[in-house]
Amino acid sequence: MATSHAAHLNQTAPRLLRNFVGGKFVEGGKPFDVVDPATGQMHAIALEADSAVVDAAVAAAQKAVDGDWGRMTLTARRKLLNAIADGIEARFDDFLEAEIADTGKPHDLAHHLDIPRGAANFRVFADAIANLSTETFEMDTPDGGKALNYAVRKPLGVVGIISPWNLPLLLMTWKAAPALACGNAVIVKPSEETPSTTTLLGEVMAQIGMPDGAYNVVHGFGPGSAGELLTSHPGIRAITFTGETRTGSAIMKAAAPTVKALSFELGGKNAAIVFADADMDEAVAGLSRAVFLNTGQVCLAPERIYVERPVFDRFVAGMKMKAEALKPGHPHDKGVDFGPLISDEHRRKVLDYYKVAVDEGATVVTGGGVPALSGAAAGGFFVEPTIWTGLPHDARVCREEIFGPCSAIIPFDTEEEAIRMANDSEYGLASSVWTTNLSRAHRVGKAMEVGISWVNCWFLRDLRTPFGGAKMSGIGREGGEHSINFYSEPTNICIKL
Ligand code: NAD
Ligand code: 6OD
Repeated sequence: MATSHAAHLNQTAPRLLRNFVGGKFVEGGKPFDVVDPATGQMHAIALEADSAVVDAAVAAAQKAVDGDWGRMTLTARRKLLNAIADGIEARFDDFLEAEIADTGKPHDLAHHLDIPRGAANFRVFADAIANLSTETFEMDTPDGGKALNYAVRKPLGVVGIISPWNLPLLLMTWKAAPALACGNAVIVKPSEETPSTTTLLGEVMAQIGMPDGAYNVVHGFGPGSAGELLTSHPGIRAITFTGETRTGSAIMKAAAPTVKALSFELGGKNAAIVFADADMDEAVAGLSRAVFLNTGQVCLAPERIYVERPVFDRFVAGMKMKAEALKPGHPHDKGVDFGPLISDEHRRKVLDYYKVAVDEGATVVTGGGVPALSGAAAGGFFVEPTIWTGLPHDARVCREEIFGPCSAIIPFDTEEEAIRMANDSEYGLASSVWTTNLSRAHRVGKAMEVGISWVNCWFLRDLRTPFGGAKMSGIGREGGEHSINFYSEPTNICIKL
């Protein structure tokens, strides 16, 4: 039977989201509203951590590193990581409800992507930490003897995790899991827009017997709030951050005086290239998913698509058809596969860009406005999926990250021209090239100035591979051993034999 949103409306008191410090939820802090973007209604209240709470979290985390957590064997630590994954799966529906309430994303998307990846991140890094070696070098010594060098991995200590709102549980656990696998204690500051699943994970940590202080949560905002308190705190050794490029710059500045290690996954203005020899049905299916998944709020989404001229019209027609088949609405309503933007403020930003595109001479192939919805979703922050043609490659909407469900489609005539336009960006996160020519696939895939170059696919993830951005899209790589290398540091032991 169809599920109606009426059954899911918040008829009870809003959930209270407290800070989680030293294994316990703590009272206190200035309350702020958490809004369900699908309805525009407040559904939870979070308590903003002040400097006393952040100090307490840092002290609890350091105590964990120096105590039970830090002394734990690798076998026991791995067991706990797998228990966290089991704990997420055991409370799958609670995580699902919480993620949907915070983001408004369609039920099926959160069900298939966000929550399973939250659990998978812990399993993957429980394995990764067990299967990586460190370096060993035997050397000759000046006196004709030998010495043996070998490296041992050690945790960094207390790690601050600052995460965004678009894939809240997925992106937070993508960093928390390897950090914990390496034996660090973490303090997470989730986005103020989406604090629910990070809080719920605190309950799981307590339930599975995670040592107190290994996982802490502090709620709040960026500047002058919990975010800045973490990035400038002398007790924190590293900050791992996902979010906007300009926020990354601010964090770098705040972290400089205490010389913290930094890992940054930042913004993008990703390009896709479709060659005339591509399987056109696959390209349209793959790239319409890429542009519109999560209402375009995926850092990897292609907001520029370069299409070889002979197939341009066919590709544009296919994208238009896919966009117009999307069904916006309340996440729990049957058939809904297109959610709202995260906030009214973000909707205003995206709608401004929709206007800029028209001012810059775009032909609006489809979309460009706000869909007319009824019922609870009428108060949600929806926009229409939008496709433009007729824009010059250097238009503002082709250069600035919009982070909405929109893309400009631009024709090209030669491979060189396509590569040049794709790489002509200050960002360098991801790309997606579509061709059936194997040599071209490798040649163009390699020519992309990005951290993640997909060919005939998009957002296909093997969690052991390096993930991150070139240019202004990030610093460092995470994934598999890259994560382990960031969240630990080697001590080289040199023994004269
Ligand atoms: P944001 O930078 O506004 O916020 C991210 C987090 O940083 C939030 O928790 C916020 O409270 C905190 N923050 C903000 N200012 C801060 C400061 N001065 N000091 C400390 N913390 C601060 O980003 P967002 O709007 O939440 O997310 C969207 C952005 O994230 C987009 O640019 C998108 O491309 C990017 N993103 C990148 C990746 C990636 O893997 N490269 C993944 C997801 C999102
Ligand atoms: O899949 C991942 O590990 C990852 N970090 C995805 C990022 C998506 C950006 O919105």
